Amino acid sequence: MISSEEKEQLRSEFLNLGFDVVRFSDLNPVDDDRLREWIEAGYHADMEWMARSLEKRLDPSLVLEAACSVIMLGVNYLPPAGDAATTQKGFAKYSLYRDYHDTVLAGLKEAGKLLEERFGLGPREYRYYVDTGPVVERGWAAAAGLGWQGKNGMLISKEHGNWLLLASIFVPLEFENDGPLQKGRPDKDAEPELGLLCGKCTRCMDACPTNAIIEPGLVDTRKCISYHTIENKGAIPRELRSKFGSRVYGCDICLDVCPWNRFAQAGRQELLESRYAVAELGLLDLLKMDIETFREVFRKMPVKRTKLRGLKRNACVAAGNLLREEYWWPKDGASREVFLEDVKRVLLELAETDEEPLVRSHAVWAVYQLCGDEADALLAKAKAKEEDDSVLAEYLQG
Ligand code: B12
Ligand code: SF4
Ligand code: SF4
Repeated sequence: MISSEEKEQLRSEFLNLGFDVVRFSDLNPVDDDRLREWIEAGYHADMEWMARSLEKRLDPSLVLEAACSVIMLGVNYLPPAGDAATTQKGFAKYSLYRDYHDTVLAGLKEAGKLLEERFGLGPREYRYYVDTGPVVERGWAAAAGLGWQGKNGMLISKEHGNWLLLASIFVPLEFENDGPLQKGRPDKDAEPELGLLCGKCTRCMDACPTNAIIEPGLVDTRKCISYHTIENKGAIPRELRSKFGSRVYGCDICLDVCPWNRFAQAGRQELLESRYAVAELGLLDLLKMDIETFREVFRKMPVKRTKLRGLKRNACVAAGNLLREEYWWPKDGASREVFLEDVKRVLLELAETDEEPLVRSHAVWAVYQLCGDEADALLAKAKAKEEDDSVLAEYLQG
């Protein structure tokens, strides 16, 4: 067993590396049936990698045979008040930073070096991950007492609200458990409890526009805006599109409404890097974006994951929703009429000329939403040129 002095020394050094929370847990699996049931029910949509790595997720010894503890780390990514990132409605907050998989990884590498120096570990004797490995990060974070898993599924911290990114280091070292949270304070002998400090609140479940939180803590990915705007490579299901509002990358709705955020302070951002260009983008910028601009603006950013076609697909959905309550006002302050006319013109261009059927079909959908009875006439030229069946199907449904 590592002495408590050495453990506290390590904790404070990891905090100095830029992590905001550092806690330790042993590796007795808890409540792991829910993950298996989630996969069996198909709630993981087409994220087959989740199913393929299920056994590893359930049993850390398949990841690192000699592992006996996990060090769970949290990075606060709440932007400072007044930051451009706080007014960007289309993009999830985490996506306004340079890809955290890279920047937090830099901190993990430093943490690894410390483990090697301090405990004589070789580089292959421990494993670290930040969303990149077969690890149930929220489960272990709850077991280590970083917070509790809320009804929105998020690991919620009393100090940092919903705004922690999580990372883990599996080590063949025996650290004393910090223990999961209990109502009062951490308790080494307790088990993590879903919704521990949620009480009767159900704000996140009520606020989810697609009713994706099917029971407390459990998200049906097939309905989740975050999944569709980030991971889904195909068409956005038609029945969900009108519920997406102006969200073009990720979704923070069930995080934003959580009352526990009121205690959160902005993060130190030592393991993060803001990119204001994205925070200031407007809907027309996205609809009109060319590949060079996409590469330049989203270089090293999470958003590059969707590729230009995915981002334009999402922007078409947001454009189709402009007439509903949450439309996206043009950033240059043009009148609502002028803005809408500009959007319609760009959508018609996309429907006629974009090289991606995925973009054309979603542009067609958006024109039908915005132009009502006039849509058929406006789209006649684009339709006459169309040869792709998936896009023609969109015209048929109108
Ligand atoms: C797949 C995935 C998604 C999917 C599915 C989301 C979901 N709810 O499962 C999609 C694409 C939709 C998604 C969306 C988002 N994600 Co995501 N995602 C993941 C990923 C890769 C796996 C999550 C998973 O296993 N889900 C399956 C469910 C059943 O498992 P679970 O949520 O962990 O909950 C179960 C277990 O914890 C288990 N359990 C309970 N107690 C214990 C104890 C122990 C010891 C164990 C082992 C298990 C266990 O029971 C729980 C309930 O079933 C993780 C990274 C990782 N490797 O863990 C990031 C992760 C969960 N995502 C993250 C983020 C930030 C998001 C978004 C906010 C992004 C955005 N703004 O759009 C949204 C939030 C949506 C939401 N309400 O959950 C963060 C969450 C940080 C936090 N503080 O909670 C993570 C941890 C990535 C990271 N490293 O920071 N995500
Ligand atoms: S991320 Fe958005 S769509 Fe997904 S569960 Fe939360 S509120 Fe619902
Ligand atoms: S909004 Fe309410 S129910 Fe949902 S996670 Fe936060 S405290 Fe829990």
